[in-house]
Amino acid sequence: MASIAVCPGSFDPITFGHLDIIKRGAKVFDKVYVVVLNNSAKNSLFTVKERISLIDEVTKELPNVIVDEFSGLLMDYCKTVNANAIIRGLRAVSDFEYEMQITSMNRVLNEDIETFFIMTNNQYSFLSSSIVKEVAKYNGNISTLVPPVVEKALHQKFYHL
Ligand code: COD
Repeated sequence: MASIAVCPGSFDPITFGHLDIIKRGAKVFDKVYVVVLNNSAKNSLFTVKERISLIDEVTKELPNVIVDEFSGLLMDYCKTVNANAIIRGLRAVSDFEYEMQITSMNRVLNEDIETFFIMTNNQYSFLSSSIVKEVAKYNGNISTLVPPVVEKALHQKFYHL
């Protein structure tokens, strides 16, 4: 049986922290679906289409990574692609409580799909999309935090460059 994992998130926008767990997940699973939550209630800087296009660009060298979007319940999406695993990243103890809550809820919804946690690379342990947006907004240097295409997209959003 092929191992198929779903790596879900907001990815608003994708950072080197996200990319690191996607790359490491892609080494372990046969196929990894990186899926962007399409939730109109959430205030996002980038549209779902823009976020997907950025993820497509930065994962184009990874042949077993597929980029998609989903709305509704993650477990319902997992069923549509026959996934048997979910990949999540863990940065710090502060992530643990939230992750434990959603993992437990997901297990109630479908106990056949296992969640796997990948510890962040130390150099990205402080990194989040929110921090990147904050620094970019005030024109700070984000070149070590996001791929160049994302840096360019952020500059376009904030400064129309
Ligand atoms: N290093 C390592 N990992 C990282 C880093 C970093 N620097 N930054 C982020 N990550 C990881 C996160 O821990 C996460 O695993 C993943 O990357 C994506 O992160 P985000 O912040 O883009 O995505 P989230 O956490 O906002 O995604 C939340 C979901 C979309 C997964 C969640 O809301 C969801 O499943 N919604 C669907 C509704 C549902 O099914 N609900 C039932 C369960 S409660």
